Amino acid sequence: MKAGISGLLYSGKTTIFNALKAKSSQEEETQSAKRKSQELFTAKVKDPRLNELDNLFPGRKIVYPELVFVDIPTRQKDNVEKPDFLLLRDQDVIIEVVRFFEREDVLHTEGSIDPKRDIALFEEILINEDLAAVIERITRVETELKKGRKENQKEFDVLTKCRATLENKKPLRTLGLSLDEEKLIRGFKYLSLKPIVRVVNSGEEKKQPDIEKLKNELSTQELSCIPFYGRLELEMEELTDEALKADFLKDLGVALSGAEIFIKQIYDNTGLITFFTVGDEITRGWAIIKSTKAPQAGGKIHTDIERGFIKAEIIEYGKFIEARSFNAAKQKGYLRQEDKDYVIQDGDIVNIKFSV
Ligand SMILES: Nc1nc2c(ncn2[C@@H]2O[C@H](COP(=O)(O)OP(=O)(O)OP(=O)(O)O)[C@@H](O)[C@H]2O)c(=O)[nH]1
Ligand SMILES: [Mg+2]
Repeated sequence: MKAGISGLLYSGKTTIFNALKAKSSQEEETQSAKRKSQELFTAKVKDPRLNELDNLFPGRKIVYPELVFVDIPTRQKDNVEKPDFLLLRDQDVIIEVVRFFEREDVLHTEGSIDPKRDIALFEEILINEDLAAVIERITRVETELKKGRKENQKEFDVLTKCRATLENKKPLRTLGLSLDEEKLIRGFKYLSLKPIVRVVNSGEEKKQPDIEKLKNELSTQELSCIPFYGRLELEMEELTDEALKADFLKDLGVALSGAEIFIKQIYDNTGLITFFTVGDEITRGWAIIKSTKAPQAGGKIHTDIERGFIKAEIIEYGKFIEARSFNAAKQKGYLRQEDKDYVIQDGDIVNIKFSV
């Protein structure tokens, strides 16, 4: 699951990326990322349910669900700031970094600190980019329809809805597309359709009351945000003396959340959930977006599983822990057979039957 760290120019994206990376004990860089010279690292999401499963099946390897954080640069050209759209399209969820630190020597293109305005500005950037892409696609599909290619009608209808939404300056994620509709346009990776979470990158001069005030302001527009002291978190990571660190933060009057809680908040705010697989050798958690159906969830494990999906055997996490084994769970009637339309629930223990 890829989480792109994006936002306006100099909002502190790279700072937050580095703070998270420094805290991640198990960082790895994939070969493909190196080739593309992307800045990314993999964070393990320490879900305590995996430790519980480890107690039931000791001796197996535990693999935590993973979030791949990608640092997405924003560049200014002809007075317009633009994130690297190509890279951003490739992300499953967007972490938008919003500047909430005062610093004279760091430029703000709008000239002042105003998170509410900046969130609207970034939304507008995503919407405009999507609108251009949608219009381009509509032109193509129209040509096909004129040639008598009726199979394009459904896509055309969905795109028309999308265009109207974007022209009304609303992001596509507000449109509530059905899964079938979403599938028709999935390939275009529209930006404003992706789950988004706003991280308010707070400077050390911002204290709890400032953050509460901001949260209240944003909530009037039904916006939520996660506060994070990007630079402070990064600096504290470089201090090894825990007592000194605690004293320093106490004097400053600031409490840090730390990477683990932060990652959990990102999970909760972007609608990510975890399902589990229990194999002979590996017990593993997998991150997926809420409302993912069984075959697509299987596709996270292997594309063959999605392609050759037959059925999914599901046991709820709580029931599995109560039963303490597959056999006991079966005997108690906890094991359910589900078909391709089943929506995976958080904590499901999943075993997919497939054939290719
Ligand atoms: N005081 C303070 N400075 C910060 C904070 N976060 C970032 N900065 C500073 O702001 C500047 C820009 O931060 P970056 O993390 O490079 O910002 P960015 O969003 O990655 O910038 P681009 O990728 O160029 O758009 C750097 O000098 C940071 O040290 C913060 O929380 N407090
Ligand atoms: Mg940067």
